[in-house]
Amino acid sequence: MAREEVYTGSIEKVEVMDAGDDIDLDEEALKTLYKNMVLARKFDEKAFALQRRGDISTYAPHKGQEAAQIGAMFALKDDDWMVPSFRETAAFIMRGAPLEKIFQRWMGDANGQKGLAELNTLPVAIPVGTQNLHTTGLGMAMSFKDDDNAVIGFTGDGSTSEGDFHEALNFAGVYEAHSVFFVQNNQYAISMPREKQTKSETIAQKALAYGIEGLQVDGNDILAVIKATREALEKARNGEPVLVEALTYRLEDHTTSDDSSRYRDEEEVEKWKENDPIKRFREYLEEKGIWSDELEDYEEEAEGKIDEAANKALEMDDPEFDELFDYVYGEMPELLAEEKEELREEVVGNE
Ligand SMILES: Cc1ncc(C[n+]2csc(CCOP(=O)(O)OP(=O)(O)O)c2C)c(N)n1
Repeated sequence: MAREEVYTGSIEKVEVMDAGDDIDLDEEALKTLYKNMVLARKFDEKAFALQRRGDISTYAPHKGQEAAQIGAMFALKDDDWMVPSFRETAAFIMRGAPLEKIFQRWMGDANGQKGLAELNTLPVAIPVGTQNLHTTGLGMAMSFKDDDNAVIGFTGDGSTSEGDFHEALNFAGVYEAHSVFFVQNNQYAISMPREKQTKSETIAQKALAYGIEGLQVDGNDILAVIKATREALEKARNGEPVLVEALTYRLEDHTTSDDSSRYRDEEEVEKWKENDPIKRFREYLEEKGIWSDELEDYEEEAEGKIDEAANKALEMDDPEFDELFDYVYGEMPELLAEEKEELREEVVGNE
């Protein structure tokens, strides 16, 4: 057997809408999914605008990845855990994080991350790939305690070239962690296209080396994402970690500091716009006769909600400059307490 077939032959690809299939969801659930996708898209647009006028210093858009994030979070139960990377705003919205808190975090105020523990959600990880170790750690704890929860951790295609990712998968396999590694393969790591990132034919096959299951899913098909993630979570609950590779596309720049027209063709972007997850889901709802004025009007309602939340965040007081020391440890070590005091004396003393 050719080398490629050994790997890709064992990788299943999950599709629902294109395959003419369905999953077991009632009308209310389908509407909730659509509304959350629209809300997340509106958040993205607003955050972009706020960055351009100087109220946010940098922002990582998720436009085009709404089905992947919202579908995955829909499959997660409230008492499961979620581990985000930095592009998971849509996932945070689906998790029920208050919109003004999410804006507050993007405005650089760590208070925006407060309250996440009640949502069984970890804070955002900016270093690429480090959060995979947290996904494994939480999953190992669940395995040791023999409980039936699971954890889903988000990560990007680029992060799968990092050592942390491989260490995380190795430990997850050995310790039968209750972990799902949800890779959003959005085709780029900043300007680095997926094909130049790795010689692997798929990201999913990287799981096989660690003795865990890897599968691909059409990440712009929200129903396929729910189906694949549900199955993966069920296995993880029983000590079988899974890697899900969601095939999607970042329709916007990497961050507001990037200009993607310098490294990808308009033609390619246009092709993926045709595959826009919101457009596809709307077409599905229309076909099923579920589309309604309520959904049509939701766009305006969502804009209102987003504007209100952004204004709330803008009106909040700025944090104290030395609060950043408070979030590193549960109990602050003496040395850090001294440094905090020193900084305060210096800043306040010089005022
Ligand atoms: C350890 C580390 N190296 C480099 C960076 C700079 N950096 C930020 S995002 C990024 C690319 C990440 O690509 P991917 O994992 O595909 O996620 P995406 O940004 O596409 O969501 C890089 C290199 C970083 N934040 N951390």
